[in-house]
Formats: sequence, C-alpha cells, structure tokens
Amino acid sequence: MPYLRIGMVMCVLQLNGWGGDQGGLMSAYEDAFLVGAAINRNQVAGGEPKALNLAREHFNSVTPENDLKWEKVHPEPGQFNFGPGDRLVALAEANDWALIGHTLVWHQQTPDWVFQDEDGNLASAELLRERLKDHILTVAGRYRGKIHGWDVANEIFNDDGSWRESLWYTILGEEYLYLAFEYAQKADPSAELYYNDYNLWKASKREAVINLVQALRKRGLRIDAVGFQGHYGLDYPDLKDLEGSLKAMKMAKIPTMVTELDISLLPFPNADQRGADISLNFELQAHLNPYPDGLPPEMEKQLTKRYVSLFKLFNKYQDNMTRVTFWGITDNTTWRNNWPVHGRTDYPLLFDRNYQAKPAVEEVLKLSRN
Ligand code: 9MR
Repeated sequence: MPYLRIGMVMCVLQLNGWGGDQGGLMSAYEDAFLVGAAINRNQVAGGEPKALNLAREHFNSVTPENDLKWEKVHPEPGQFNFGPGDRLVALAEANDWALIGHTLVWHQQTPDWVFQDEDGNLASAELLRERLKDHILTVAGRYRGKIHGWDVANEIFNDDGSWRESLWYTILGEEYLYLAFEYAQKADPSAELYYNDYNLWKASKREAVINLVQALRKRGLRIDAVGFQGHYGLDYPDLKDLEGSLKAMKMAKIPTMVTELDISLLPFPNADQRGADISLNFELQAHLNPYPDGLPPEMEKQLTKRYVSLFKLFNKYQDNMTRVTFWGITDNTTWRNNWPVHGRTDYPLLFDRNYQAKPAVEEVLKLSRN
C-alpha cells in the first residue's frame, strides 16, 4: 500500500511538471520568469491538439497571436466579436495559464473606420478619443480580472526614437498613448500594463521608451513592464546591444519581458529593415528560401547556440525580467514563414513541424539546472 501511495504522489508530481528533468520549460524556469507562447485561433479551437499538448507541457503563459487585435475583436462600429477571446479565456483558466492581452492600441490591424468620421473624412480628435475610450473600456472591461497583463500600446516609436506618424499620432498627438494607459487601468485595475515594441536593442529606441515610462509615471499613470518583442536572427541583434538595453531598463527600474521571441534562420533581404515592420514584402526567390526540404544539421547547431546565448543573457537579467514568450509554438505556423518574404520555410521556434522538441530545448533546460 505505501508503495502504491508513493507511486501515485510521484505520478501527480510528474503530471504537474514538478518532475525535475521531466518538467517542461515553465517548471525549469519557474523561479526566474514565466515562459509563454503565442497561440492562434485554430489551436485554441482544438484544431492542432499536439500544439496544445506542447503548450500544456512547456508554457505557463499564452498570448493570442491575433484575436484581441482591434480588427478582430471590434471589426465595425458597435460590433464586437468576443467568441475567440472568450474561448481563449476559458482555455487559459482551465490550464492555469497567465493570459496576455495583445494589444489595445496599434497602427496596424486597426480598421479604417476608426480614423474616419461619417463622411469618410479624417476623424476629429474628439471622435477618436471617444472611440479609443469605448474600445478599451469595452474590450479590457469584458476580461476584467481574467487577463494577467495587457500590451496597452504596441510599436509607437520609429527606430530613431521619434514618434511613429500613425493616424493615432496625426489626430491626437502624444496624448493618445497617455489616454490608452489611463483607460486600460480604469477598465481592469488588476491587470498589469505594458508597452511593447521591436528593435529595443537599438539605443535610440530604448531611450525613447525609457523617457515614455518616466513621463507616464510623472503623470501618475501605471506601467508595469516593457516588452522586447524579440524577432531576431542568427547574426542580429548583437547581444551586447541587447544587454545594453536590458541593463538600461534595469537601471531605470523598469521591469522587462521578452514578448515575441523567434530566431529566423533565413537570409534577410535588406539588413536595414530588420525588425518586425509587417508592411515589408519582398519577392520570393530561391536564394532567399535555402532550406525548403529540411534544416541542415549545421544550421540546427547554430540555432541551438543562439538560443543558449540568449537564455544565458535572460538568466543574467532574470531579477528584472518577468516573462519570456515565444511568438508561436511550432515552426509550421510561425509568421516568419511569410515575413518579410511570403511562402518560405523557416525554423525559428523550439519545436519543429512534427511537434518534436529541437536539441535547443534540452540545452535551454540544462542551463536552468546550472
Ligand atoms: O503573428 C502575427 C501574424 O499572424 C499577423 O498576420 C500579423 C499581422 O499584423 O501580426 C503578427 O504578430 C505581430 C504582433 O502582433 C506585433 N509584433 C509583430 C508580430 C509579427 O508581425
């Protein structure tokens, strides 16, 4: 009988991921930061059970890849599509996942009507302010108490640190950003509030974000962390630059997160445009898609090495880092197959097209043990 009981306890421990070496990434890093992944609508609906199993084993946080963006959740004036978001909330609750809301204000994936008046002219500041408020209070309000943290604003700066001339900025000026944080806090006081952007390893952009956080704080508005998206390659960014920004944030007492990690193994057509500007679209040519039939072992090794160096850095800054989220679960559905060139075969994540862990997983797990 005692043996049986011990066996049962062991079994429960294993199922919960407390089995040491058996546990996934989330248990290996549970004393350091949350480990998450972006999840898509099909996966939430159960269309890819093996991806869901990987998520259950390895991740304790999820971010909807698209379903809480304005055009999905609020496609027409007064019309909200909460079905996919509601299903994700239920799934996250059932799996005890910290759910990240992505994203309330962005210049992309926001329908044209948002910026127009009834006659199709540019909306007035008053009208746009009203729409921003209604959107945030309705969407973040619906999920009040169920969201761990919101990406309140996404990609508002250019790489040189100037404000992006989006329609938000053209119509409302810098005010839109402060309003977004004010409304988000009102809509869901218990949710963490974040600013999220790519290329934050660039000193100019990082300084702009630090100044923004200080300006928010000066106005008495809460911001809990800054998200570094992390759409990287084998040779960019230079990890010294990334470390410079992680360190600068720490000095400024701004917690950081990595929110959209992936490492492309494919050539980037124009090095100056690396980042995550989704409007880029280069023509597909064979030399830009070198591994359509599988990844050569040498490239697999390079991917492992790159992930290990990145996680060494994350470990070094773990006292100021709250989460590391991958932008997807497996290589078959990653956005990088289609950006900045449509129709390529990329290998940026930790799990391959057959739902198998790549060698990088074991190495990243090993790092946490040391
Ligand atoms: O991964 C997302 C992809 O499925 C969408 O088509 C794309 C459209 O905007 O957005 C992708 O996610 C982006 C994220 O929301 C913000 N940072 C950059 C991500 C990659 O483009």
